[in-house]
Amino acid sequence: MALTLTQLNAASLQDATQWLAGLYEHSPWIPQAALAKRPFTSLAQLKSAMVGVLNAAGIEPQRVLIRAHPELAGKAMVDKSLTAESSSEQSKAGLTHCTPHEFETIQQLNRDYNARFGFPFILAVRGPRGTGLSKAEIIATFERRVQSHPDFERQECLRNIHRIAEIRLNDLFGTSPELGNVVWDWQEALAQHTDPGYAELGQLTVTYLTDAHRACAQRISMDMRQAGCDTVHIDAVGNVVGCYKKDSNLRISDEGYSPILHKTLLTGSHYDTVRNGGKYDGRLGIYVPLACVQMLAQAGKRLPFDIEIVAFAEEEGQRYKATFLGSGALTGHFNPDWLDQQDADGITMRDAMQHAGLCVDDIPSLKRNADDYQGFVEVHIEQGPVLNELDIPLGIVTSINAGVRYQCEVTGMASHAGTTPMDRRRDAAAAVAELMLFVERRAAADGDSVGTVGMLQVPNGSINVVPGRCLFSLDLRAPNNAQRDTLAEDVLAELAAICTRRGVHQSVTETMRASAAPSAPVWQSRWERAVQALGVPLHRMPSGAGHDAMKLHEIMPQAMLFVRGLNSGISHNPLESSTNDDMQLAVDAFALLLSDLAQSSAD
Ligand code: HGY
Ligand code: MN
Ligand code: MN
Repeated sequence: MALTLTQLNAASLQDATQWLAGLYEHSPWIPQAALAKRPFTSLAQLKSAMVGVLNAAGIEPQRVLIRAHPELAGKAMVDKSLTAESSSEQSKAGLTHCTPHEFETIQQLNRDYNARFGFPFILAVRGPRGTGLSKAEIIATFERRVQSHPDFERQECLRNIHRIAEIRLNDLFGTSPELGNVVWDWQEALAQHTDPGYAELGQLTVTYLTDAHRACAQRISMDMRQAGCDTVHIDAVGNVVGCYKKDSNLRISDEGYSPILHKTLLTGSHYDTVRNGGKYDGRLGIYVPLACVQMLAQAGKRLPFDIEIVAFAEEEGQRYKATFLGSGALTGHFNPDWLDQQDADGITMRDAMQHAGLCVDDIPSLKRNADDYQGFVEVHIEQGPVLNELDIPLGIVTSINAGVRYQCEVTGMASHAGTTPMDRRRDAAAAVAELMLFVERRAAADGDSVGTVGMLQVPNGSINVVPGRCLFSLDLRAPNNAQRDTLAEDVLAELAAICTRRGVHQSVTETMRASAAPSAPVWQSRWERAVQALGVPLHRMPSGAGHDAMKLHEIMPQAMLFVRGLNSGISHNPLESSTNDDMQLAVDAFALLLSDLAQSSAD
């Protein structure tokens, strides 16, 4: 019989502890201490209380808890002394049916891991979707984490223990993150489409207007229609636009105009990816609002405003140097010069658009009239370690950092690697290497700036030739425009000084400049009210990553909600991951923001 929060809040401490005793392996003291914070208004609040108890317990009790866990496919499984929960979890993951090679591999990993860390490897084998990792995924994670730093592994084991407890809690309360599963599965299906050359490697790369990109547009269109959007279309730059109309019986006020809160709510994010990227960057911000539309449509409910979800076609600027192309088309910032840009295969953007059946002439008409909108909200994975390390599922974005990007080239003199004395070289790559170390030092000196040389190439280089040319990129970011600009000035001045000293030449082309985008206070507080109503701790934070919201920021108020990433929140990497439960919380927060808006429009 499933437990309810009402029962848990009303029960004696002894009964309540007994009911929750199986959440943390052999450690009822954790839920027992958390129960002191009753009454709980949500499972999220109970989970957060148990996280707090364990974090406050200190390192030694944490180590004891970790050691209270069985090894994977270990002795306890073999001699059948696992707890009921662990036995079910390990068998669902297929660990009770390993091949001899798999079994031996895991035993060796258990020995290595124990020898290195002094406690067993802990992994929530039911995984981020809750349905179970494959043995191959388990072994790959084991092999990756056995290389980690001891401190990181203790924390990572605790995070996995909290995830195990979360899944056990869902089972105990008979709840399941239904819409979190829907969002998770939508993204999984979308990730099947990837550019040629990457598909064979099992990597996700979807760059602007490739066949995979257009297949994504079709799939997103289908998802939007099936979820209940009244209109869905692909616009002239490849954005997929779905609209869930407002209540058509809505009374317009006597003055005949719609108060601000009856204007359209704009939301969405991008569906292109970086090369070998993750499944959730951008896409989560398309599918979380779509799950809310699905919920409204299935309930036959309409709000007093339209919800317009845009799946932006191009944010990452991978195939062409045209970052925020999709959202820029909506703000009137599509740069026609981009059309003549060529990709690595010499295909112009114009040709790619025509091949995709897009009508270039219609692009100017995509510009939105900001007066037609209440504002823009975007849900996005954090793409960083903060929420993961704080064990907090959602974050409130206070501002998006300013950024500037350059494509650069240093030219020196190619010469014989064997006969050119070290003091007679004009080595283009050595000059760039010197600059890279300056960028690292200079950005670190600010404390909250970042500087990256993400692309570095000696075109047609040879092992025995001193590099005559070196191409590289610069990505410089800071919390505000002034700090960004000072950083950029210093880096470019150092580049010039290095080139003068080394007798080489440089050329620098700015390819992107985005201003810092502080969240609109009224919208940030809407996210805050939603997160607090869920019983999730409130954590405000800046965004180090750029997002479409910073483009919409130029014409309307905006605010973002972050969702925790697993694996230290890594992103722009196939290890990018997020759980069905966290996605459910994001859907719940979005739904609360919608009802908050609907309520205030009725006031
Ligand atoms: O680079 C960024 O910040 C974003 O992921 N495009
Ligand atoms: Mn990205
Ligand atoms: Mn993104």
